[in-house]
Amino acid sequence: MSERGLHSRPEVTPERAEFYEKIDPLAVAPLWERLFTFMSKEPKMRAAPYLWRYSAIRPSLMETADLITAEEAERRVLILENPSLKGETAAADSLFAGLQLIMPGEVAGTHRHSPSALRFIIEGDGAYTAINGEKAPMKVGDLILTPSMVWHDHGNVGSDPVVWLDGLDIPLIRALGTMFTDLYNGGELHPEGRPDYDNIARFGANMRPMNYQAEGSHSPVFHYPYDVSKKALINLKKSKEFDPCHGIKLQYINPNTGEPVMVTIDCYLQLLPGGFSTQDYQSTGTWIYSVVEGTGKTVIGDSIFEWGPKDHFVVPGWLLHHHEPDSDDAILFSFSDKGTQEKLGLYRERRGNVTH
Ligand code: GTQ
Repeated sequence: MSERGLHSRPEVTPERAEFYEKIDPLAVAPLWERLFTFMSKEPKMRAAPYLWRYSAIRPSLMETADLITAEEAERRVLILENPSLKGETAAADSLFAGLQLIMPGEVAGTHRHSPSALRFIIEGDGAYTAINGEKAPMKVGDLILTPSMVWHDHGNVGSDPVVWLDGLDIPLIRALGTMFTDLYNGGELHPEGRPDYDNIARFGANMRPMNYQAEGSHSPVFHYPYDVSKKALINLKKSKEFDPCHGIKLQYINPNTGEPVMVTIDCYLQLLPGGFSTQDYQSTGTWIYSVVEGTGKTVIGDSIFEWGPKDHFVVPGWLLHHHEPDSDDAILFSFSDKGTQEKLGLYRERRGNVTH
């Protein structure tokens, strides 16, 4: 008697093989020949864990300044392309990451696109991102959002090269077939908008303008300065209440709703107290980390990744992982598709051996 087979392949008898060939021109195929290939008992991501060491990439990133202008490139970015997804313009199954360089005096012109994007500043001072013409001055460790279909450009009015991490939902938008892009007025620069820091004044002080009505589902704050976020973590450390799996991990939120900052990208800043090794954690979310301060290692499945400031690593979904900071505190930024999965009722996590 044959067995039920969600995860196993039924026998391919000569009679069946012949049948499969016969029906092929009809554009139909037997599901029982496929079920076991993708109906895995638990998630199996195509992306493997990976770490990009900043010191290894930085010289090449700086070389791009002589290779192509920001104008010609549109965005001068080295993609953090996961070797397990070679050629796919992706760091993980659902997320894109890249390092963008802008040189003193350069402008990366105004455009918009349906993918949502975040910028997390890695190196240099003097650049800005303008959202609808409102400039957000970029400081190392700041998080800046350019949500779906919002006009944005970048410029560098300082004297240093400036580098930031771009995080986008490109693989997801591609899979959904919802890609739209535009140049502002066919290639013009967006005119000056509201004054610098206007969005923080309106929405970033635990207050909002009276009778405010939300426009769109993303956060009305698009700039989360590092000094504010870091201070929260440092003050929280005094409580000595550390999550066994995450240390102290704060989510950046849309202050209007308490939801993740953007519909498809969820952002976090976390402090791992020196010497505090976290417990094993596993979630369906994919996590891309940018190390801000401190050194340590993260164990992901069978791989061990040692990290220091400005290194980036990806934890694909459903891989058991934990962090081991060295003796000093570490601060890690991360972004994830957790919020997307939660909206779809698909997010699951396992702490120790308890699944939620
Ligand atoms: O800065 O607008 O890394 O449109 C990829 C696509 C950055 C950007 C990326 C983009 C941008």
